[in-house]
Amino acid sequence: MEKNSENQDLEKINASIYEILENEAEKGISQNFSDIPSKEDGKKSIICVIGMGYVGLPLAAIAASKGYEVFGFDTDLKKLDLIEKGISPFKEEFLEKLLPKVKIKTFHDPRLMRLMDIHIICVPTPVDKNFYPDLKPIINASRTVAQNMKKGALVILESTVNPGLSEEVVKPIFEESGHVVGQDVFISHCPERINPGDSRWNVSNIPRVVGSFDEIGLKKTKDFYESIIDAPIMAMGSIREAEAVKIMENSFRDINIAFVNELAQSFAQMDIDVTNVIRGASTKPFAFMAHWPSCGVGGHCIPVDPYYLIEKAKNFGFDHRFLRTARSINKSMPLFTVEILQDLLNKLEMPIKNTNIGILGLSYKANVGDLRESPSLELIKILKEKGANLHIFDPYVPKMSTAGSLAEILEKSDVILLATNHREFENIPAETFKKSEIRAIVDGKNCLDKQNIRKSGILYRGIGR
Ligand code: SAJ
Repeated sequence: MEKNSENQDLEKINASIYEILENEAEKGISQNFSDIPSKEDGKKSIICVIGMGYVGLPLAAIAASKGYEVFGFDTDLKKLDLIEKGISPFKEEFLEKLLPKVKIKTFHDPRLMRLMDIHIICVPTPVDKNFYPDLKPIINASRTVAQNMKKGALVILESTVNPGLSEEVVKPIFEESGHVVGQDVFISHCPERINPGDSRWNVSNIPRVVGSFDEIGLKKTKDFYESIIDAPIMAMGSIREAEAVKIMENSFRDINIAFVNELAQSFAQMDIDVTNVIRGASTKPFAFMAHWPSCGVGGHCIPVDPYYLIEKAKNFGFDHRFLRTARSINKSMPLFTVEILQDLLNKLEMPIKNTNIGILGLSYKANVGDLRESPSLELIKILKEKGANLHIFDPYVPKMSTAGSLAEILEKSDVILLATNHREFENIPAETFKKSEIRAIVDGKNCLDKQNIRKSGILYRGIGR
C-alpha cells in the first residue's frame, strides 16, 4: 500500500475511532476512552484481552491490578456489561474478590484495537463431535486483531493449540494483513494454566512458559508476564515448544487418570479398594504422583487437549495410540459407573426403568458450576435411555437442577449417584441417607463415607472401591 493511501487509511481509522468512542460511551458499553494515557505519558502498555472467559478475565484483572490500562473484548455484550460493573460473569472465588477492585474497560468494536499495545487471545479451543480441533475461534480472533492492530503491537496467544499452530495458522493471518512478523507485529504463545475452583493456584502465582518467533517478541512477552505474575516465567526455545508444553502437561494428566481408572476396573474384580492402594503408593516420596479414579473426566482441558496432539501427529503419519487408549478408557467411565449402579439395583431386584435415581452434581469438577464435557451429562443420557426416573441437584448449577436442595432430592430418590464431589456433598453423614430411605449409593468421586454408609445397611459402591 503506498504511503499516502496508508496515511489516508490511518487518518480514517483514527477519525473513526473517536467517533466510535463517543458512540460506545453514549451506549454506556464502554468507559469514556478519552482518558487513555498515551505511551508518552510514561504509562505501561495498553492491554487488550480478547475473550472474557475463565482464562481471559482473570488475566485482565491481574494486569489491571498491576497498573495496566486493560480493555476486555468479547462478543457477549451481557458479559461485558457485568464486567464493567466489576461483577464476575461466573462463580470464581479469585475473580469475585479481585474484580470489584480493578478497572477493566470493555469494548466490542474491534476498530478500537488500534489504541492498544499488547493483544492477548484467550478464546476457547474446543473439539467438534468427532473430537477434531475447532480452530474457528482462534482464526476469527487472530483476523480481528490483524485487521485492527497498530504496527509494532505484541500478540500473545494463550489458548491451547497443537504444536505448529502459531506458525501454520496464526502467522499467515498477520502476514495476509500486510504485517511483517518480527517487525510490524510480534507473535508469542503463553499457554494458559488456569485451574478453575483452585483456591491456592491462580493467575497471579502460577509459573508460565513463553515462546515466540523472534528474540524481541520473546523478551517483550517475558517482560510482560514477569510484570504481572509472581512466579518464574520460562522462555522456551521456540513457539512450537511452548505449544507442546501445555499439550504434554494435560495429556500427562489424562493418561494418569486413565491408568487409575483401568486399575479401578480390574481391582474391583479382586475386591481391592484402589483408592487405598493409591494412598499406599503415595507414601513413596519420589517418582509417584497420585491420580484418582472417577465416573469420568470432564472439563475444557483434560479430555480435549490430547485430541490436538492425536490429530496433529496424524499429519505426519504417527498414531498416538497410547493417548487414544487413555482417552477411550476415560470416556468409558460413565458407562462403567452405570454398570455398577445396575449391579446394586439387581441386588435389590429393582430395574433401572422407572426407579427414582438422584444425581448429585452436574459440574465436571468440585465447587464450580461448569458443565463442559461433564461426565454427569453422559450419565444422565445413559440413564434416561434406560428409562430411569431422574432427579438432579447441583448447588452450582441451580438452573439445570430438578430439585432445589439436598433434602429434596434425597426425599425424591430411591438410589443416589454422586457425580461431582462438591464440598456440599463430601461426607454427607450415613444417617442422612438412611433417614431418607436411600437404598443404594454409587459414589462416582469416592468422596462419601463408605464404611458408615455400608454399616447403616445401604448398598454402597465407589469407583474402584
Ligand atoms: N479427574 C479425575 N481424576 C483425577 C483428577 C481429575 O477423574 O485424579 C477428573 C475431574 O473430576 C474432572 C477432570 O478429570 O472431571 C479434569 O479435572 P482437573 O482437575 O484436571 O480440572 P481441569 O479440567 O480444571 O484441569 C485444570 C488444568 N489446568 C490447565 O489446563 C491450565 C490441568 O492442567 C490441571 O492439572 C488441573 O486443572 C488441576 O491440576 O486441577
